[in-house]
Amino acid sequence: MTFPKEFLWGGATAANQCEGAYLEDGKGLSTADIMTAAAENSPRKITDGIIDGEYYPSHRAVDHYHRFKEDIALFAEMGFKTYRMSIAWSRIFPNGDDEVPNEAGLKHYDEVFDTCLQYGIEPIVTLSHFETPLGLLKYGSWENRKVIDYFLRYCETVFKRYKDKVKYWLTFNEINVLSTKPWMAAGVHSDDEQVRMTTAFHQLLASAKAVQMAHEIDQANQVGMMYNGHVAYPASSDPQDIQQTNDFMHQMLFYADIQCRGHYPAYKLKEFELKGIVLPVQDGDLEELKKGTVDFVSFSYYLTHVVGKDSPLSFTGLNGVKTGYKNPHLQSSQWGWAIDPAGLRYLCNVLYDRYELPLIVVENGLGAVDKVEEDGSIHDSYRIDYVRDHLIELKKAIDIDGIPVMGYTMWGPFDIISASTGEMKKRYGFIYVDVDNDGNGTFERRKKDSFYWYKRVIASNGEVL
Ligand code: BGP
Repeated sequence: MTFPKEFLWGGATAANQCEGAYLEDGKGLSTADIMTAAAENSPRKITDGIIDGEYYPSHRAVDHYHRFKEDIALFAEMGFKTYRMSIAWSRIFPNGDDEVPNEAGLKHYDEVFDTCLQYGIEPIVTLSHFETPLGLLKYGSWENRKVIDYFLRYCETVFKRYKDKVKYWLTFNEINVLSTKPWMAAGVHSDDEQVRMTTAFHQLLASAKAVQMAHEIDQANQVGMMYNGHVAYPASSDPQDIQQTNDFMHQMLFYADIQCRGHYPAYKLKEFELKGIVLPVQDGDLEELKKGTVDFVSFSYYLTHVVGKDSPLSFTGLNGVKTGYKNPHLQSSQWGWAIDPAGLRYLCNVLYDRYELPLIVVENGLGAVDKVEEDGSIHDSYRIDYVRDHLIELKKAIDIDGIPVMGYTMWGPFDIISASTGEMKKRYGFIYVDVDNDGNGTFERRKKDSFYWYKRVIASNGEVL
């Protein structure tokens, strides 16, 4: 038996990509609510407020806010052991800096967790998944140290409220996205390295304080960091290509280094010194980072990159990283993401060698266009192949490399809005949702072939893939 008996099989979502109800029950606007859907192959537009006539995918999304009971019942039917989801901070503190939390928002998540627990589904909760209350922009969002206190007020509120319901927490979704898409990660627009690193410092400090707070409020709490699983291969055996690859991995991994080891790595401090970047460190901050290391490492994994000296690397493109190379050994998804199951095992090794903490894959999957047949069925064998091939490699990480892996939550168990494009047609789900790119549809849920396949996988605890 490869997967441990208590392996956490499940799926993962983010509030702004599925809930909708963007102003309901007292919710305030978040940074995600002012992003339009992208035009073909271009990034999403960030508007400065609500503009009539534009389409904002998060506003209705796939209506999970009203349909969570139906969705969770479908998870239970697949045999889910866990549901990774995020709390929309602006449901709890509508403006971010409110003195008192919004009871209706708190009550909503009580109901969501109760529904999960009723089916024996363990919630894994991301505190901040690509959205910050819009009200905090007046302070400069995460660039301002003040926001740490507002975040901790929110953390304290939810840690206390859900003490008996939630024990797995993730602080910031894909914290390293701060280097590639700072708006999504932190509500900050700047390309300026000093601004980004100040912002990163504030989130890292907030994460460290949140970890300690979670442990103080309940010793049973386990808190993880969340890494956007970028992996890079050198374009050739040329030592310069190898060096560039190492540099790239440093840029991506330094956040995890701090969250797992409790201090800034030497390579980063040297880089700051050479570039003249100064961190806004106050007395006691470095001790906080040390005391607030995480209990486990969670990560998303979709694709790998090729890096080398002949083509510049830029932090643009739909997944936030663009290199001029294409891996000749790999096929790509319809969105150009290189499909690389073996890279998942490789990444597990990189992370475990570095941190020696339990791992959990909290996002993985294939974004693809699905076709609904006349009889309503959806034959998504391509998605089954993708997930199966990745699980085969995950098994090797456990069986051959001896890595402790706590669980696997595929991305978007029901179709949700794409984070990078805001589109609906980029679907990951095992459950189809009848909505199109413009938000039209019945919102009805349908089981795809992958639904039945995953159900068998979970029932056999991953023995039958
Ligand atoms: C990750 C994010 C998710 C998610 C996923 C798939 O980076 O944490 O929020 O959306 O990527 O990306 P996309 O939706 O752009 O296909």
